[in-house]
Amino acid sequence: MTRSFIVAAAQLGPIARDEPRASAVARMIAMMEEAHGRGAALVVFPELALTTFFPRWWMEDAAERDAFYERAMPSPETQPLFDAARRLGVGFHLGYAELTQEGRRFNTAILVGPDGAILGTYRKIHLPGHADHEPWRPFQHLEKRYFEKGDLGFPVFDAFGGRVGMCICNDRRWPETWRMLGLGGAELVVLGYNTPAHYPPAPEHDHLQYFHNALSLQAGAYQNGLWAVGVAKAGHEEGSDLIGGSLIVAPTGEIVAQATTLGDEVITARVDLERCAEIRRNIFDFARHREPGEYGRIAEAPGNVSPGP
Ligand code: CDT
Repeated sequence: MTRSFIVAAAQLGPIARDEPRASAVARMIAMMEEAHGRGAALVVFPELALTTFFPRWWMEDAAERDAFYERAMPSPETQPLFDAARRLGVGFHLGYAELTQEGRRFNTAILVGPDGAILGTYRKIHLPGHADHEPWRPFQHLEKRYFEKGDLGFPVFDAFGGRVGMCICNDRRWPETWRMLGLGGAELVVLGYNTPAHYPPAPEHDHLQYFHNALSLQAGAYQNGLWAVGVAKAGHEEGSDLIGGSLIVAPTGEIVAQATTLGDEVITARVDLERCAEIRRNIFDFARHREPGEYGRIAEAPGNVSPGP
């Protein structure tokens, strides 16, 4: 397979709490068709793309909460996405809430090939927010309650003529995520996000939400010499504003495509995986220039050492 292909970021506008899976799936298939019309080989959808962003609500009723999870992938409701992929010969990345047969809950993403087969699975490792009800907040962010930490590490998959890694939303803010994927040889990292425009614990940073999104993707791409595609679920969703700003970033850290709306929107760019070498054989030639013997603290301590006086 050629190592140069067109990738699409398929940003979703808001999904209402009572919007059925079939509606979200139909919106995604429409964008998959648009992306295919523009020659895309891979379409990237957001985090938790099948429902509204339900961690914003404290739910005591198990049935109410469990309605947001997928017990199978594909399922009768999501099979049309896989059928569309096969019909069009287009792969896709999809985020969803996973409820395993053992009753475990993960914030999960999959990579699906152009034949409709699942090529890889990732389960979100950096779960933001809180586990208890915090009524002072205008909305909750209960990922720490509704999901457990992913148990698959940061795998990379041979796909689309290269090596593809995945992460999910808050993972993108952590340099460790990108470095783990970069060290795994990822040439393209795909991810979805649901990022509220308002961050209740530090509202003084609200105006920086788009900047921090782009900063994280551009730094992750450049510092590891890989392509990055970040895709939002955006817009005014059940009283909460989610940022848009879906991005495709080159290994140089340059933004090559960017969404301009807060609704369903497809952006595309040509991705040449050979361009990773521009960075990896030069400034970030890991084999020549990394000094892992000096980085032990990264893997030792989850929290701060003393911030100093
Ligand atoms: N979905 C997700 O991970 N969102 C977080 C919101 C900020 S932390 C409450 C993010 O990092 O964008």
